[in-house]
Amino acid sequence: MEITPDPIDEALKPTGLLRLGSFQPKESDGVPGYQEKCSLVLVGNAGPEMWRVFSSSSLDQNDQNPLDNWSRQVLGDLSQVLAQRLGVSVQALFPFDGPPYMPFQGWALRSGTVHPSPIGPMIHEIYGLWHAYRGALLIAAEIKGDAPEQITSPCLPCAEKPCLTTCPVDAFSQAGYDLPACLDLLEEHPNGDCLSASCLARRACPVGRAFIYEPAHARFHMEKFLKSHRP
Ligand code: B12
Repeated sequence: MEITPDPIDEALKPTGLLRLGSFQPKESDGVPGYQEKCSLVLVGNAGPEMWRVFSSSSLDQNDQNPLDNWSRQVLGDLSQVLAQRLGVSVQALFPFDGPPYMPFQGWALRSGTVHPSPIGPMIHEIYGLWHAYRGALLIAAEIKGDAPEQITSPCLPCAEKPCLTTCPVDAFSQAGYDLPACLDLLEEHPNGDCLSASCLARRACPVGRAFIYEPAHARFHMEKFLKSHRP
């Protein structure tokens, strides 16, 4: 069966979430519940809409993982609604279920919408480093007209690569990402720029600057990130 992306976009609209890409998985993509001729749709946030819907929701914001709980509820409900509307099975998968975690970044690369950045997160031509995945929908149908144009990485023409030189503790090097150094800095400066306005290295990237998270959204992620490693 073939479907268009329109009913998916329409169902996502009230959640503030976006369809960030899709592809037809092969068995080797490690998609749980894989079957032939199905599509995996990556769903996530870019821009302020998801944060606005989430932060005005009635879920307990003091819970350990309120955004994960919200994503599970919203995408769980949405997959039931879509399954009914489309008449095919729809299953929601989540990036935070694990370990072992599902390879969301590998899936994002397969969708052809992003490229690896020098500092870890995938980079999007428009949203830059300011997008993340809140889930994926495994739909038992092929999606028509969803192939993205072939784009080269926005990091290729970037000669300066300020993302690699801006971190105050040089957390990004050939050796990879120095998580302890990053966490030490966040812990030592609870009112510092990285904690209150998000990672300085990410903010140094010239791509997608209009999509830099709003202060409340940025702080929420950075505090959760710190707390999950240094409770
Ligand atoms: C564990 C984890 C971490 C750990 C370890 C990260 C690591 N790189 O191992 C820590 C705590 C350090 C971390 C930190 C952050 N993380 Co994190 N993390 C995860 C998590 C939960 C699991 C990663 C994992 O182990 N996956 C399993 C492996 C097997 O799958 P995979 O990652 O897709 O691996 C494939 C790809 O990486 C691919 N690949 C990678 N590079 C390249 C390059 C080429 C050329 C090719 C072909 C393939 C390729 O090959 C792998 C095999 O398929 C994911 C969510 C998820 N489920 O993916 C988020 C995730 C990767 N994190 C994310 C984010 C945003 C962050 C932070 C920015 C959080 C913050 N501080 O605000 C930092 C940034 C750290 C950094 N600079 O890298 C986002 C990235 C979004 C994006 N735009 O890409 C994710 C996807 C979560 C989400 N909900 O969207 N994270």
